[in-house]
Amino acid sequence: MQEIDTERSADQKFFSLPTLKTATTPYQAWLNDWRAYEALAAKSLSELPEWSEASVAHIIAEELPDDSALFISSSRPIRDIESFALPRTGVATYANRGLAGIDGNISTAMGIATHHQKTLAMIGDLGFLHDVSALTNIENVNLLIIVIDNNGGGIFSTLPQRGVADLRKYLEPTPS
Ligand SMILES: Cc1ncc(C[n+]2csc(CCOP(=O)(O)OP(=O)(O)O)c2C)c(N)n1
Repeated sequence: MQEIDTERSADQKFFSLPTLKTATTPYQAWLNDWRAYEALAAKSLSELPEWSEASVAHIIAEELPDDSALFISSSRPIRDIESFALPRTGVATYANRGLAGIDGNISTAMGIATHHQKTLAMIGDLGFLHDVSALTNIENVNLLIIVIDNNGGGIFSTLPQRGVADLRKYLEPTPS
């Protein structure tokens, strides 16, 4: 089984699925814990800084009208939605994933928008630039693109290599 621990901080690693002992689990205690943690999470979400990547994700997810579509790019936007959006229904959610997660994001969003009345795309700044030429193909669709400007490739400042000297040098355009 694949080992994934990007922060290299796990105390214990498991390489097979644990056996579920549902019959002996004290269900009510587990449920109480769940509710307590849910309340804690809700409190944190209600105290997000007014203007931040986290609050943008939270507000987008909350304010989207029912029957709209949401396209979310890699890598921070999808993580921000996962972390800071509250569960809801009524929105068709899409994302690309795989080896080339940041290419074709505008194109994907435009394709999705052809099948929905209203589509919002939340795209990282690098991902947006990567596919900016797609805007020349814009069709008559109702698509709002929100570009998250975190100095390009902000995800890399949250991964283990964030401490590497000159990291930003390789993310920023070379002056001509
Ligand atoms: C075509 C392609 N090239 C490179 C990558 C590696 N990659 C993953 S996330 C990322 C940075 C994305 O930057 P940005 O769009 O600014 O979003 P954020 O850093 O906020 O997640 C890169 C280059 C990829 N997934 N796909």
